[in-house]
Amino acid sequence: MIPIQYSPEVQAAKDASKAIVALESTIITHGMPYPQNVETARLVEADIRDGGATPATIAVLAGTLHIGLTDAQLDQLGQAQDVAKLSRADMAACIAMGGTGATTVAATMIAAHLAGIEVFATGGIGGVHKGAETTFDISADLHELAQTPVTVVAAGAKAILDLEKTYEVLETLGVPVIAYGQDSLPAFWSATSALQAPLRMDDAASIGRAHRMRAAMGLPGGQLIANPIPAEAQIPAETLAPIIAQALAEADDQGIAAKAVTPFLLGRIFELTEGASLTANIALVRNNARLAAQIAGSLAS
Ligand code: PSU
Ligand code: MN
Repeated sequence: MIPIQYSPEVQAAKDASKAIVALESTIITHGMPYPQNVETARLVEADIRDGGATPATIAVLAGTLHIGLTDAQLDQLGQAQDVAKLSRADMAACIAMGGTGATTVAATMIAAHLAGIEVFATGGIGGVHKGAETTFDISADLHELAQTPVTVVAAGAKAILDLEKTYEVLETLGVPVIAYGQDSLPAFWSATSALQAPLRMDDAASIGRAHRMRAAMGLPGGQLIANPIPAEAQIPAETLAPIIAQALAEADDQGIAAKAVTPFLLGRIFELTEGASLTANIALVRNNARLAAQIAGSLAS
């Protein structure tokens, strides 16, 4: 038996077969500083409600898998120290041991699927890190997309990653990567990149139909919807390139490895851009939430 608890709001949406959008919690605990993390989580939930769907923020709290958090739980999680960052490898162990942990993209997909939720919004997925040819640091998010049937709306992979290698791996794993409304792949804080998107769709209903078609064909796994940050909120890639390079060099000097890499890089880029990276991150997550609500709506109708 999985100790799983639905918030009253999510339970009501489930009972009425209404559209639900899953949200992760690692972005709250490891991706943004307090209090902007909690403020953003609330704004994102409100964006989903405005879009006619119900938000379900997912986390493990004291050994229970929560699908939907109350406002108090959200605030507590946003301030908590030493929260585990859970992925496929350690989520079950955390629940079994009565622990508390935030869910990454991989863990949130697993939980969403258990809860019957088909659409999930986040900022950016994990991927192949620069230098992966020596570190082997490739996010479990990629393999999760290959096996768990959840459509994930993100602003592409995070620009701290090796984007070419990340999209090569997704292609190898058979994950559809669909750019929303443009031909090139977005690059998280920047709306476009030099990389051509393998697929493009311009409306939520098409994304919903493609999700259903994969299931009908017995194809495992989800879809990555690469939704560009609104142009007015983006940071040009040329501005960010030296900052990302500096953060990467510092991570290397300080021996930052494994799960600590992504939080370290996001934190340093926040400092080096004097908060501009966080402002853009908030804008892109909200934009992803709005599209995810539309996709969930089209799947529910
Ligand atoms: N999107 C954001 N900020 C984040 C993340 C996503 O805007 O911090 C988190 C997600 O939980 C994602 C994780 O799964 O970063 C990737 O971590 P890693 O590279 O260690 O797999
Ligand atoms: Mn990693």
